[in-house]
Amino acid sequence: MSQKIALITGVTGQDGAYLSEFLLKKGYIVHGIKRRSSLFNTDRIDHLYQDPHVENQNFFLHYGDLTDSTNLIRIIQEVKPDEIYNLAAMSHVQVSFEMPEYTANTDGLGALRLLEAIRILGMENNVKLYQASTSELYGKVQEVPQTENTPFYPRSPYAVAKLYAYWATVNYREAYNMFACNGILFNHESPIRGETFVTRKITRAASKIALGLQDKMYLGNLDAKRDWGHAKDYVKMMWMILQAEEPEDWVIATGKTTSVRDFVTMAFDYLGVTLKFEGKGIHEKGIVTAVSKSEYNISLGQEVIGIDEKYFRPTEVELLIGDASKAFKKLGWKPDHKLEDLVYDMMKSDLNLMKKESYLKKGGYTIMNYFE
Ligand code: NDP
Ligand code: GDR
Repeated sequence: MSQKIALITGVTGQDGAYLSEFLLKKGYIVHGIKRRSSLFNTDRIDHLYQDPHVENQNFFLHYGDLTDSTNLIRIIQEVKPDEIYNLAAMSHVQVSFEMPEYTANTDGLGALRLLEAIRILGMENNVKLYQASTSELYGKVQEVPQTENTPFYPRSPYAVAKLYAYWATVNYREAYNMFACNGILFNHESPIRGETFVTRKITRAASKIALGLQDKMYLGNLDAKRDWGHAKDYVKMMWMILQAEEPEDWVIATGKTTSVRDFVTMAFDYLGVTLKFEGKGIHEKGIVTAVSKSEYNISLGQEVIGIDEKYFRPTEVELLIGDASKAFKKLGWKPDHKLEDLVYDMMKSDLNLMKKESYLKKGGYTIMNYFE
């Protein structure tokens, strides 16, 4: 049987990197679309890079952008993928309030451009498409837990754009008989999660605080609750969705929800540090009440968490908790990781990273001032 070919948009992102690894292990030839940037943006996939001069390559990168339909058409025409995973997006909810038009263009119209590219090339019946939909579609709470049948109520330009992409995917499936599916994925994190999403921000800052590289971190809404899973489990599900008998839409979630405050507490637990939260709203503080590991630079009474209003969103999504029973029953999917495993993986990795930073700093190697 010939090797299957996958095309991944957003290959340089968290999910793109894990999905590439997963598909390569399954024997796929993987093509990824990366954006041109003035600095290298391929950190997460550098270990998969292959010298283009060697034979039998199975991992290829193409320059491209979801805002450029001619580029998408050309790449699809060249690559002739069996499966396309549309993971590219301006994926930060808070940033979408600052860049609503760009977000709509990439996350909403970008999905349409891909669907149209497939149609223009006459490939409707020989390519399967996965659209990275999101639990942000549920927005303002209508019912919990959220299922494939829960009504949507988007609360950000990001979610509004993703709503357009969701329905475009459904519409192309119904209108042109395409194997096009939405994975409605709840939050999933990992050691390579983008640094400005709350989990990674917390694990990085907690590690820095432990090593004395920083005293305190500032967060926004500590009451927000998310259904956090591990990205490794979720990319497997993206693939399973495209192997299903029929094209459908699927909720992928753990079924458990945790507040940002509890996530912070778990991250500090890893360091042997107990926190107490006191005060309300913007006056809330996280204070150290017990320290059981002497190797870290954290002291009793230290105020490690503060609130900064700039992280509050104009409209917030307060509670997400998904019901993935359809995927459990029909596809046999179950996550392998619990939240405790996720916090452990992220803390271990960030503590290591920050230790390296600390050694370099102590050795005088970090400050490269090109302008002196
Ligand atoms: P990341 O932010 O880590 O990655 C996004 C990727 O999209 C990056 O490769 C980025 O490139 C690329 N990208 C951004 N804008 C464009 C553009 N205009 N054209 C082409 N590529 C672009 O996101 P995740 O990996 O976490 O998420 C993957 C997808 O799943 C996204 O669509 C996200 O919205 C969605 N999603 C994510 C969830 C999560 O919890 N992680 C949950 C539900 C949905 P660059 O590296 O150059 O910035
Ligand atoms: P989210 O993820 O908006 O759910 O979108 P994020 O980690 O940014 O926020 C989660 C919750 O934490 C609250 N919060 C903070 N968030 C950030 N980023 N920084 C802070 O300092 C902070 N303090 C509190 C937020 O208000 C929010 O309630 C992610 C993205 O990956 C989307 O692309 C994806 O679609 C959804 O998950 C599912």
